[in-house]
Amino acid sequence: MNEKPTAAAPEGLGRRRFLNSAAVAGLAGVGLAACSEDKPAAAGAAGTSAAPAGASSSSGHLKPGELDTYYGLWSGGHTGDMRVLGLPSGREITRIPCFVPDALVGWGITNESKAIMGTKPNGDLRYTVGDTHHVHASYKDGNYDGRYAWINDKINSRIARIRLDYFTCDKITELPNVQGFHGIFPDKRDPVDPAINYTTRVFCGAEFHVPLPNDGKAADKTDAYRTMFSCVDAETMDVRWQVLIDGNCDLTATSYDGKLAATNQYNVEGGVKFADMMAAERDACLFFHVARIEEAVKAGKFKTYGGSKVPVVDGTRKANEDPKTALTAYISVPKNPHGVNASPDGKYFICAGKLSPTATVIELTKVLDWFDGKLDKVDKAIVAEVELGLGPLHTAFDGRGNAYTTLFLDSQVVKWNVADAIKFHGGDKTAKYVVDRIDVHFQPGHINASQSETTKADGKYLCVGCKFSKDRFLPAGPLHPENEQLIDISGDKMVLMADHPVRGEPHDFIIFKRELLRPKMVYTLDEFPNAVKDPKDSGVFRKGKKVEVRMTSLAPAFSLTEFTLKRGDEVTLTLTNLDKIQDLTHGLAIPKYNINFIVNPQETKSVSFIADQPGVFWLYCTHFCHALHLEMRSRMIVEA
Ligand code: K7E
Ligand code: CUA
Ligand code: CA
Repeated sequence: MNEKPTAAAPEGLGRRRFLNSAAVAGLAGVGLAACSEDKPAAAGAAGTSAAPAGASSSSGHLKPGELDTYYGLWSGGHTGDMRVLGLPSGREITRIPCFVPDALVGWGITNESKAIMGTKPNGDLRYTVGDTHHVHASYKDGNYDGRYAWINDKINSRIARIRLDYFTCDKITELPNVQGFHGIFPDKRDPVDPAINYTTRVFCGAEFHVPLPNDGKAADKTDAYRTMFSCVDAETMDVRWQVLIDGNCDLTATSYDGKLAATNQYNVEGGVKFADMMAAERDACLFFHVARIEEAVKAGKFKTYGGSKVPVVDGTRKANEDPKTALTAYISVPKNPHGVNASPDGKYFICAGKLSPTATVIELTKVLDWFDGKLDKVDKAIVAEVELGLGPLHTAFDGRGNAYTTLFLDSQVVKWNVADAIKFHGGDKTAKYVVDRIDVHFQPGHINASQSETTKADGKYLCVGCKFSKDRFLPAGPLHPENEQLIDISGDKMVLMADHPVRGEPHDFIIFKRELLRPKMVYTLDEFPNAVKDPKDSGVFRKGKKVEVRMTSLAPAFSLTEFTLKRGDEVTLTLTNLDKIQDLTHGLAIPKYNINFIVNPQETKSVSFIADQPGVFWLYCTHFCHALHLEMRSRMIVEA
């Protein structure tokens, strides 16, 4: 166990040791290792807890027919979707398509979904790839209110809204002027109007800095590259405003009083090459004074960029040196930090150090004091900067004053007490802030606890998104699943409950009590202006080349057993599912026409296509609905 591992001689080493040493060697190779491979002394004392052998009672296993007590909303990474899990079982219940097409439901195939996703003038989808990282839900009074969730697409800088009644995406907005939209967080109330105690804004941090305008003319002027922090209206999904900043944005957090939003920055250097981004010993956590920014926008103190009409205020360092008028505050934190998380007591934001073995605790009242001219240096808002271990990335909370931070390089989760960390930082070296450590498998990124970033953090379950699963699951080829591990945090010691393989490549997730959602199981016909409300209204309606085919489904039959088109017809086919009972979904596929979609009970969808292939085509129901499901067909005849 004590041999010195090297990247060149992995034989005989545990995989975890090898991964660690390789990763550290990788950092050291560019001369940037922030600390030695040994664990920090302050953190080493508490030892490592292990899962009790055969602890099946706390495995999260549910008996057949039992329901989970928590929902989890997971990002799907570069599958581009959102996933819904049940916890503690870890069962995946559904995937919600948003940014990329989905063959199960016909997302990106129906006219309705294409209108949400966005099309080119020729009707093709504008984008068919996405990279979702962060999921957050709307708040009321500091807890989730079950209205919406939002998710980012890093590739094309889009934000999608998911309705949490139907678990479907209803709007997507592309952010102007930016690239690499990464961090996302809704506000938790209005900064000025106390009556508005719910989410009305969503903040979006863009990671990559680009020339403005990005027209290919000034690519070599890297000093002038900039990025922006964006505010999206929670209801309209319009971009309300943007803030031009120095450095970059990574993750995003918001305060419980609605006054502050923040993003951690790993590239204050403005580097365009790998090593340049790690040149400085400290980067920043950048705070935004939301009310002042909105005042500045109202007062017309903004510019616009490119073709966008979105007001952009100046949040750069130079323009914001006077605290009394500042819109932004840059707080210095070490080094290439990752993750900024708001503690459920509303008092602190915590930045994990990534290349520094530390977490930085920032007290929010002190940040506000600086904006009010009552604190001479904004860096004095830092109340703790304590060592945790190697590669700290993200932090979750149990509502009992403890924080749980992933240590990517150590392949551990460290549980630490925030108040004791503040005491330790304040000079009380007897304060033992590290409470517990647990090995995870392996190299964890995101972490979240049940109800973690709400006022109702309940300290029951902790989920850890492990980026490498190595030998934890049956081998299934070179692409490994990720390992989402569930940990019981109800006691003093963390207890590992279960491993769950998940298809790549989730990043962040939230976990909340199931009673916070009231999902609907059946649509209402009136929600769809194009609904075919009666089978008698079915038929082929022709206006020259434009042809409307209107039909209904009622198990086990479509309302049209056959219909005839002419070659070259521009067809819109509308299907309403008149079945009213829950779980009675039908599908409709058209061979050779690349069409397949589903209609849920009382739902209407439409597809448009050119009838360019003559012949007989059997439309059939793709979703098993009835004993006579296979007989559920309709004959489409396209005359030559
Ligand atoms: Cu949330 Cu993975 Cu995009 Cu950290 S990032 S791990
Ligand atoms: Cu309708 Cu299968
Ligand atoms: Ca840096």
